[in-house]
Amino acid sequence: MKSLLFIVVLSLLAVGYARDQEAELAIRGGKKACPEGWVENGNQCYFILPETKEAFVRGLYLCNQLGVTLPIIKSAEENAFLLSLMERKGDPRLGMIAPNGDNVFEWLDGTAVADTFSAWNTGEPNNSGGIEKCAQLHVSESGKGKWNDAPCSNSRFIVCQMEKK
Ligand SMILES: *[C@@H]1O[C@H](CO)[C@@H](O)[C@H](O)[C@H]1NC(C)=O
Ligand SMILES: [Ca+2]
Repeated sequence: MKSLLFIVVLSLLAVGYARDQEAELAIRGGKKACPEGWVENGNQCYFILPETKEAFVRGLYLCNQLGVTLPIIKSAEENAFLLSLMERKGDPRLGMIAPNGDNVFEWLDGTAVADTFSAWNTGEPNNSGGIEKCAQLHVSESGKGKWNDAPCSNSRFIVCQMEKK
């Protein structure tokens, strides 16, 4: 029931945002910006979903409800920013998958992780047990700031990301 209410609230936010977008752009004189309540970094906007940890599919669904996606990290600077955002909260889910379970990861925008920036922890991705097709950013302990592949069914904090509009 609580999660249903949550989805309804998110949907209303998304609808409201779409409607206001044109008016906002006019007010800003065409200058790109993040919606109210989102955190800005470079040309990206981030939104931390409150308190819930979710499996990959559900996390992606929740971000998609807002018309956006899970974090796609293309630089050390973006990686450091996501770390700073979640450092005292917990590991966020990353917007990448290894569809074939072979340690070959791609971002949700279709680009190969190996072709851009990557920050795998030592020995990762290791597809441990042959079931690690998703990944998270470590925000504490030895692997801080580094990525680990893990099962998509694991619950992680959900941060949504969009480009400034
Ligand atoms: C492989 O990754 C898992 C976490 O996904 C970790 O617990 C395990 O220690 C790793 N194994 C090696 C050999 O690095
Ligand atoms: Ca792993």
